[in-house]
Amino acid sequence: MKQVVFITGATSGFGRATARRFAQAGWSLVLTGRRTDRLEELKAELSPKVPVHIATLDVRDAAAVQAVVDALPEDFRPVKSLINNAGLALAPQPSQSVALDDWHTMIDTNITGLVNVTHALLPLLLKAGPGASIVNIGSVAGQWPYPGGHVYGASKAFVQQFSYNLRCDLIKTGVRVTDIAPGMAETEFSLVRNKGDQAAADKVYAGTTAMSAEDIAEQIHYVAALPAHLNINRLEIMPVRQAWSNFAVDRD
Ligand code: NDP
Ligand code: 8X3
Repeated sequence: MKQVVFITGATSGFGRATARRFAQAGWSLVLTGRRTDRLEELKAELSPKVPVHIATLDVRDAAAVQAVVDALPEDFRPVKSLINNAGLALAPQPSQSVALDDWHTMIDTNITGLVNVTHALLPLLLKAGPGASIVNIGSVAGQWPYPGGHVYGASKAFVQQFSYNLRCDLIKTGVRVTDIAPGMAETEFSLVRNKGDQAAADKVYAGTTAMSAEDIAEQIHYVAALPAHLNINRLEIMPVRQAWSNFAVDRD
């Protein structure tokens, strides 16, 4: 039987590239996201190669997440890998000028959404047993603070610690858990963070060499395809032209 991967946020960026990478490796795909037209396009592209099931889903809605999992067709129920990728940053401004709604949206998506999907998929992953995997997409922002990172970075710190704690609970089950923490990658991420301002998004990547969605998809597939006795706990990856900076000091 084909291996099944369940991907959140498959309509863009890392999620879409990951769908293509797993299709190349012959996995059956469950593709989710809020934009149905994009899911349909991706299904049309990939279903000549592998079985594809799509479901329009907002991960913030726990009941909807459970309903999508409950309604998985029989062939797509043996989920072996969950890619918890759906997420976003909003408001690159300093905390003191951010709307509370933006903080809530990041918490609801990056934390509550990821937890909703993990809880709903765990029974199927446990059934799949050794070799199954949960690949959570964190961020360098979960480890390294920077101005304007506020709730986004904090939400990704949650992803890291949740991943580690899950590992502890799942140790006897053979289900692996990984926190992948990418640095700068050119996707729709900055367009979303800047609320549709294309010029501001382009500025983020101007004059440097960011990672691509395909770079991260390659890492996600690598982690999920490792031999069943191996677990990558955290995989932090940056483009070579990105690194840390010095401490900020306020001077008179
Ligand atoms: P994109 O904006 O290109 O993709 C984000 C995806 O998340 C889209 O498919 C979007 O689908 C989905 N999504 C957002 N909100 C929801 C929701 N409420 N319910 C379901 N799906 C949702 O960005 P990336 O591919 O770059 O981001 C993917 C992940 O990688 C995110 O978790 C992000 O935080 C993380 N990341 C990104 C980095 C980067 O530099 N690009 C670096 C480090 C981490 P739709 O709108 O159709 O629902
Ligand atoms: C996104 C990467 O560098 O914008 O998680 O925080 S960064």
